[in-house]
Amino acid sequence: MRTTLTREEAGSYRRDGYLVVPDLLDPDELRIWRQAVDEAVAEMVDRDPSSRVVRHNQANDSYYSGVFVQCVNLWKTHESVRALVLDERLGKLATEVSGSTGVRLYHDHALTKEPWSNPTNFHVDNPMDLFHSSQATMLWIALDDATLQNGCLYFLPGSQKTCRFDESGTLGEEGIGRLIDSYPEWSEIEPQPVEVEAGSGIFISGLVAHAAGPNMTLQPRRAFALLFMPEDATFNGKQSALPDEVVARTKVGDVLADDEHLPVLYTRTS
Ligand SMILES: O=C(O)CCC(=O)C(=O)O
Ligand SMILES: [Fe+2]
Repeated sequence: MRTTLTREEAGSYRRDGYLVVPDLLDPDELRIWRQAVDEAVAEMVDRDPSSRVVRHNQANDSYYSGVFVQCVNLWKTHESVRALVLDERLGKLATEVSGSTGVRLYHDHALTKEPWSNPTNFHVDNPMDLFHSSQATMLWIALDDATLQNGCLYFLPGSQKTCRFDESGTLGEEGIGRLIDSYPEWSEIEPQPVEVEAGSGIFISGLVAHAAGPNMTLQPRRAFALLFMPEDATFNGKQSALPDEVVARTKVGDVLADDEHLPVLYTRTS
């Protein structure tokens, strides 16, 4: 596993709002991640088919349900995924790239674009989350090659610099570019497709606009993502990916320090 980033890579993340880490996983690690995630997804869908779509409250939107199969918090339901996700080395990379003093795992999710999946509309992640921070980051790991044909990601480089916390766009039937209505200045930014090989990772700022194409192949495009929050993040009142009882005992403005549901993955020591 790649465990360090160069100064140039960190600078490129700050400039563009995303960073490709080629060969994050070596071939043996990739095999282990694929097996663990496949098993965990199959188990979760088997237990509760509605567990596939839980984010953004768009479960009843038929367009959205055709974007990808999404399973959240597999680290809580599958031992092997838990061991892979709760890895200090991933936390250290996320800390370095985001410029925070340390990170907690906010949640994980598997994202499988089945054949004929709809595009993932342009959106930004962090405005939807239960904390707001320019240090929010996600590590999106390609479990299959992500190509122009099967739904690789696209970015609006630099959009994180002018993103606001009040507007995220939606993944529903409003259309792939609806987000641009809220950020007219982004209509000048050329969307950048990012094809990556399986085993590569992409760090994605919680404030950078991103999307993905449809899957026009007969094989699934599998990805697994870890979302990180800075260790000093505070609750903004939104409900998302945390059990109701945790939300009920947390006040707006509280530091989100629930070690059971939001485990610390890394803290800088100097
Ligand atoms: O994998 C995709 O199609 C998009 C993933 C994404 O936008 C996310 O996980 O926030
Ligand atoms: Fe996203």
